[in-house]
Amino acid sequence: MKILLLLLAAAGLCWGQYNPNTVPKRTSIVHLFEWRWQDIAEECERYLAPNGFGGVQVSPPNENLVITSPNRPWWERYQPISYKICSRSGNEEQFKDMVKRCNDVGVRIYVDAVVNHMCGAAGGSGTHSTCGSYFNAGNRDFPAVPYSGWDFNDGKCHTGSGEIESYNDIYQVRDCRLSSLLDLALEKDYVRSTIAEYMNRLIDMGVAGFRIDAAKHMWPGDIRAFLDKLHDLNTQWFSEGTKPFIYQEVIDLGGEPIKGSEYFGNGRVTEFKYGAKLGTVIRKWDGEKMAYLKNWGEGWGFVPSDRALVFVDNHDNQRGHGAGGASILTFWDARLYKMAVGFMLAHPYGVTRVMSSFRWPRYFENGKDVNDWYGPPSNSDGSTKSVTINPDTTCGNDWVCEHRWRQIRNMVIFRNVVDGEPFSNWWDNGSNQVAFGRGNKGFIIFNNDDWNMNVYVQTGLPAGTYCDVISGQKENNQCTGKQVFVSGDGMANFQINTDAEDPFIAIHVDAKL
Ligand code: QV4
Ligand code: CA
Repeated sequence: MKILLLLLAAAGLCWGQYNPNTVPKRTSIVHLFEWRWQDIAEECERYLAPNGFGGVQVSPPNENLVITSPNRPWWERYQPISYKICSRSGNEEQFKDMVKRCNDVGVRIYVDAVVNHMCGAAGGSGTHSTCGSYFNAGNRDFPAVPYSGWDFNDGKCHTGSGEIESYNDIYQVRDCRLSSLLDLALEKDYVRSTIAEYMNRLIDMGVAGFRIDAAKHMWPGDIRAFLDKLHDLNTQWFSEGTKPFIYQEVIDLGGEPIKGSEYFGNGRVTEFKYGAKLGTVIRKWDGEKMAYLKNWGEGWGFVPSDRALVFVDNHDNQRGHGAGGASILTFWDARLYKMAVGFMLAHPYGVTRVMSSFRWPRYFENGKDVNDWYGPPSNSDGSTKSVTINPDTTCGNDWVCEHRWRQIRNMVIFRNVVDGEPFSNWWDNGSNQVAFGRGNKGFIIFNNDDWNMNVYVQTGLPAGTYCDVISGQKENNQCTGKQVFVSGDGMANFQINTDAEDPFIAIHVDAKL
């Protein structure tokens, strides 16, 4: 194996950028959206490590525009002012402490890198930024980086507005402003080197990889150019020559000239078809039914599994931004959401990312949530509230903590237990009752029909008594929820009534009495 790696490395095929660099048998990433660095550090130690989470995607750590109208929207963090590590989540010292503490317990940190642009053209000038750095958006002056007029695409964009006006024109999509955000000239070595310097500071602190924000709006070759300038990961926590994990935000639902596959050379891509389709199937819209999930994955036209980063919802489409539309399931649709997340975590396709959100006062007018801009739970001074943990292990202060929901946490563990096992023993009733296993390590079954289920199916598991990890779990060698008896031939009876709290059952060999 060593020789192969050396050959691959020698060939310049820095293969590692597809590998999340998690410690073995930790397979999922959780997006702790808008969390403070101190809270993430504590969550790594008290919850994520003990429950087998592989890593955390954090919100953009760099200095951003302070927007007061509307009042401190979550999306101000997607309007960079500089690459100084200071934001509503904390300062550089707190960020470094978080990375160290999480790595020390085997939980990786992935940074949301906003490097396609700086703040909006109407961002004004002054020091209304999270670190107080001066800037002048009007004349493209960002002295805290530094960037100046030379470093932006203004002259390269050919639309009247200077903004992207058609996603059917691949040149506009890359060289014009996305929603007025000042577009960086990534063909310039100075800009590529400046971005790489920012990312290398993070890598040297111990970061394991990056989400590349708005990757569709950068030429694949330009992304490649700055990735080639990146350091290997910090050998305090990673073996020599380990490459940063790269997953690029490329929204490709089909119908546009730009495809996710253009970006495979750089790393993985976010597969947005996944959440959009799974939501449609679980909601039983458009004649979709779970029996069709038999060939889920590449069979549904998704990118290859080893190039995919998948999720049920993300920070954009859980609030109507970005892509996915009305079919996207979120924590607001809890019962269906748990089914979707459970299916995603049980199925072998892709690297899985679990969303962890904050609650906001959704308010629909003409079908649109007019409060979709709300920022994280915050104090009167605008600072983000800390994450409090209730006696029942849920979170307070309006943090939703989906990753702490028993059904979701236990399915993160399920994915670890079955890691590497093949998709097997598919069964369905031709409608919305389906089941499948992962080799001889795990098995899951759903009843999403409007009638009760009582079936005998082949699990592929060794004989024994298993604890259902959805209705409960194994504690002190007892099941706190349902039990499943697998007989010598691998067969088991499953009964799921339509009024069940969660109409699915999951068992695995680490939950066997
Ligand atoms: C608006 C108009 C402009 C106008 C401008 C004038 O759109 O035409 O010129 O006002 O001020 C916010 C506002 C948006 C405003 C813009 C600039 O919502 O109305 O422009 O700021 O002031 C997030 C939010 C955006 C937000 C942006 C910057 O979703 O609403 O814009 O942050 O604050 C496409 C892309 C995809 C992108 C997705 C949202 O292909 O890459 O849209 N997703 C990523 C991130 C997302 C983020 C960005 C990209 C930008 O996931 O969170 O957008 O970094 O599909
Ligand atoms: Ca661009």
